[in-house]
Amino acid sequence: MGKTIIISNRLPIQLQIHNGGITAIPSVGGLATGMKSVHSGGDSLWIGWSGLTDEEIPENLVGDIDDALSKHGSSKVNLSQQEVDGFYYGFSNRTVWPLFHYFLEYSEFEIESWETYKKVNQKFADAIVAKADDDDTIWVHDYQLMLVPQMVREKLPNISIGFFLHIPFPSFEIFRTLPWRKEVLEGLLGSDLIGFHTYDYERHFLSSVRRILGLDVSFNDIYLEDRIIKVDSFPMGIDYKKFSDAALEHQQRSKAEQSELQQRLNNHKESAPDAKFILSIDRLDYTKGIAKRLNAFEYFLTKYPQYKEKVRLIILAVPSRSNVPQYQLLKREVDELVGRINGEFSTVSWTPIWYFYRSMPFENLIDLYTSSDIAWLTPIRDGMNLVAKEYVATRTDKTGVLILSEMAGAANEMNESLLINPNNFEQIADTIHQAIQMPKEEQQERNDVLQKRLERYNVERWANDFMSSLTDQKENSRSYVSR
Ligand code: GDG
Repeated sequence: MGKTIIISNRLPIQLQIHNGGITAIPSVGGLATGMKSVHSGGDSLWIGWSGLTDEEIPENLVGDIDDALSKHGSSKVNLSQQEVDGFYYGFSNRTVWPLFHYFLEYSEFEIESWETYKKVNQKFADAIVAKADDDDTIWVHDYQLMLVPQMVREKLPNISIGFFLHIPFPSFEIFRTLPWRKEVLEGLLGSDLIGFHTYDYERHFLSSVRRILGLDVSFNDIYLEDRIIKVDSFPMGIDYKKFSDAALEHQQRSKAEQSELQQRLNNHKESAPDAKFILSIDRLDYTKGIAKRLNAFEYFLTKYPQYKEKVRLIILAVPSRSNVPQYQLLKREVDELVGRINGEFSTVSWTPIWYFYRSMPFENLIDLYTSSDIAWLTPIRDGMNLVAKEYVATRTDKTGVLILSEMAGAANEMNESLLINPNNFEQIADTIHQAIQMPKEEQQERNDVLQKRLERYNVERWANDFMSSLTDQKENSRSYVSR
């Protein structure tokens, strides 16, 4: 059994240059946590971009950076600013991201950024080939690296390769509009196992393989020359214990130990005990439906005026890809909507929306989750949506209502939440009303089922299921060849 090589666009490490030295801080994001059981020191390696372009790395620190990364079992792929622009901000985020989320009108089909995408994918593949042996297992992550599996397969035909897509895979009618649809599918088919969050994405992918490449597909196996490629769904979970423990610890804090945000939230609750907090947390991304949510909130206040001065919407919008024009436009739209709605409805003692445009420390995230009576997460399209799962995990007394979009992958596993269509304002307004009125016992019954499921299918289980399925698949494929 060889080593495991994980590969993603960004390494799970933050590099910081200061005082002429370098520090490498491991990130604590969901993917990094989930991979802990797979990426366990000596027998594994994580390859990715460090987040610093070639131009940003001082020459005298190159060796130090490599040493710092290797202490964390990581190795970097070097990218110039021009490569990051074409590959990441270009093809990944102006072509694939909008297209795969059904924002066809936002997708740009530019040959230059496609060329850079290919070139950078080749760099990642070369970095793997330089470190890999035939008996290693490679796990490639996400839409920035869809050509890597085939590029590695060309050099190492017998190696075991898995690919997981963190965003939706669109229907054939959408996917077929991509000028490089064939190349992207062929790139992915270098894998032995291709994983998606949901059965629907899996089905869409298989239909594109059948119709664009005309390959033989039987159930969820694709037959390609002398290989069988398996396609399956692996809904990603969260680090359940981390969130539930943080919430428990949070409850036990004395007033003096609480954050300023928590104290403010508590003061508001004390001064208006029947007031409700509704929470909305997302990256500021057009797929997350933040502008639509604000319009729906305005509609709700108009339809149910009895909740004026009683309900407060807390929006945390985390800055993201702010040099892509659509994201700049969206920022302006959200700023204006918040201003307009607050201007229209505020009273001397009440502001309907609290709006934070920033990333908050983990501790404040827990403050928000645990203080909110309702989480309102209504993306227009979302691969999974981990925030929905994290909110439920922090509800230690099992109260709290989750209102979730049907268009989020998470909706498949969270039937006990209140599922809505993000375009149906009438339904949304009625559902917020229902959530506010929901008896405590009903909230607890729903959350009890959800929590048990989330605890069982946590992120570690997700990573282990994927890896063992990849091992099995490689065995099946080998016995198919030797038949
Ligand atoms: C992609 C897919 C899929 C958010 N704000 C803060 C903060 N967060 C953390 C949350 C959560 C994560 O960021 C966001 O995860 P999501 O799943 O909601 O969304 P994407 O970033 O779009 O992720 C998505 C995911 O990949 C996994 O496959 O679910 O569909 O789009 O973990 O907690 N964390 C901190 N401060 C914040 O202000 N510390």
